[in-house]
Amino acid sequence: MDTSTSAYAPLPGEDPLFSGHPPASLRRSWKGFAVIFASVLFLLSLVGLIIHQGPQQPPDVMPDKQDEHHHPQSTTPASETTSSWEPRGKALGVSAKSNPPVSDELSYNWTNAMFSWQRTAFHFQPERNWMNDPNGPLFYKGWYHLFYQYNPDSAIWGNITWGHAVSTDLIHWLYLPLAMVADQWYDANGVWSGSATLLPDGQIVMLYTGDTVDAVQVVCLAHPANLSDPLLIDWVKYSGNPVLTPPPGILTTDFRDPTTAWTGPDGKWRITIGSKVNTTGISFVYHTEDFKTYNMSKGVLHAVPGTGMWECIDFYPVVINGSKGVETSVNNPSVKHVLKASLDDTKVDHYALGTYFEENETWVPDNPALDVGIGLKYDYGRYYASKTFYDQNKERRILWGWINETDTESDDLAKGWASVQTIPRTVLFDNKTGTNLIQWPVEEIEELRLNNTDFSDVLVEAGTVVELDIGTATQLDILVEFEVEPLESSETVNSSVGCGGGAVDRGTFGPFGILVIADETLTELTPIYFNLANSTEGDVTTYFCADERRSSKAPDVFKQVYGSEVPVLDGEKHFARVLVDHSIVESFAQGGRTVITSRVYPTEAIYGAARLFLFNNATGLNVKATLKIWQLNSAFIHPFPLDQIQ
Ligand code: DQQ
Repeated sequence: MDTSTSAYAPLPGEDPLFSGHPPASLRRSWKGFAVIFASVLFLLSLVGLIIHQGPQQPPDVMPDKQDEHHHPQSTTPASETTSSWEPRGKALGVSAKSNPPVSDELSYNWTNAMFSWQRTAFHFQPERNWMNDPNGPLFYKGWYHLFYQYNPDSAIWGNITWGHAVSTDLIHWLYLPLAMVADQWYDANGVWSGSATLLPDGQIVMLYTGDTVDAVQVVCLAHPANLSDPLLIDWVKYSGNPVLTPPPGILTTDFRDPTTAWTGPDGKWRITIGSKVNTTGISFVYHTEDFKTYNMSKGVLHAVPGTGMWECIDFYPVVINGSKGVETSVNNPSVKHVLKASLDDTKVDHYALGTYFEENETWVPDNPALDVGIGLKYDYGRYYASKTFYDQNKERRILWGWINETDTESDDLAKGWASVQTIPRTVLFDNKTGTNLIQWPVEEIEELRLNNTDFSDVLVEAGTVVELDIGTATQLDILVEFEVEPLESSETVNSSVGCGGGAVDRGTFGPFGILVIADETLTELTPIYFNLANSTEGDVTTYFCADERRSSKAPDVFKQVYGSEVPVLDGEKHFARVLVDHSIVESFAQGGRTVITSRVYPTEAIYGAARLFLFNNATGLNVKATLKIWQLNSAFIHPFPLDQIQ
């Protein structure tokens, strides 16, 4: 173990070299109007209800300003909220997919070696081209299936189809042919996001968003052509598609992403779909018996003023006391219900815990101050459009999320691919805090662990950096635990709170943590760290953060400080798990109460030059770190050898 220390060199304010540059910035007549007409009255009352909830706020102050008011610990990247640039795809009602607009120029003097290094080793990503949201995950006849929004022609968003891959362990993947392409009038502009439902009789229902030839968002039905094929290679679209169209009063570009269905006490199926009325995000509920015809519920499942369009809603139960997941239809006093919305305006996945009342088809948050869109986030880093599924194979609920790029589209075109999916995570209710979920990488990732190196009680004195000599530091599974030892100090309150100032802050009680993907001379590094707001006696507020600002010398990639408060209970040390996979770092604090995904593009801290360090930038405490670090093998992710199937 190399315990050589060197002075930690704080950033002298904002170095322009390292600062991220925010980018410069039909409806046609439909059959089935009879059903829609019946909805008009409902919508009028809904609009009335929303107006009654209070005045609409101007879009530029929401929902981030609400974050400040209701959840001040959240660190929202300023550059994401101040951009006036209108991304391609927005006119279609689709969230920004990259930044800035396409140009012929590379943003940096990237080499092929740099681009190659950025590809991940154990995260799922297609062989080439663009990917976004995870769609319709399910387990069937021994295979996990992942579908995903995919452009087979380019590394930027467009021509969206459903890519398809299978795995027996959620880690090693085999690519299959495209499951669905844009070949019908009702999905001519793209086969957009959707969800799978396994029916008790063994059928599989896939509901997805079609963007029609007229750019109207509709719900479509598809099913596997052959249920005896465990690979579910061929899919058939229902001849009566679309099965749902935007109700009156809803913009035709604001109706998308049907959820997995669940059953109510009457045995009928329900789904929810995201939308908005003015700037109020809402979730419609529909009832169906056959997935072909639907009735809209009288009220919405939930609505939150000021949160904008809700994309990719997810709605599922979590057991209050237990370590297993439950099937989506379970509703009894032993569960709470999670409602998640992906906020189109901010590109953030927000969730809240609450109670689902079947009798009137509504969901009520446990804590209105932490309602959907103004409270908790699944992930405080680069993460969006997530979706869970119940894995009946291992009785667990698994969460997938899309890690978007933060470089430029021209860079993505040059490297030939864009986006990665997170490591699938199990999701449980945190019955210790009672206020949040916990997310944890699926246990199968541990199959990739190779040799490990352990360090015990490594002293990291205030203001120092300690190198951890582990060899190559690009594919790692790190468990780290910190014991804090306050120095003799008159101060009991940290002058530096939260994450906003980044790892260069010199507060009394932090920041301290690890530096991943760092080069020897610390010119490129990504700190993952804790910061304590006040003394270690009495109530301690702890923040868990990731600072990307020195992660790359390339100027035109977003480099944010991300993070949030993390509950640390009596008797707990500060501990984290960090998965490093080349250009992706997924960090889980306190067993997964707060999670941050970082997307980084180093230019020098790559290949054998990538190192791992401990750091302590506090002035008022030393820390002792105990670590277990595994090198991780690469996953096997290749095309399925279909020619070898008889
Ligand atoms: N992506 C899909 C939409 C969804 C959005 C289109 C979220 O269905 O709302 O690619 O990223």
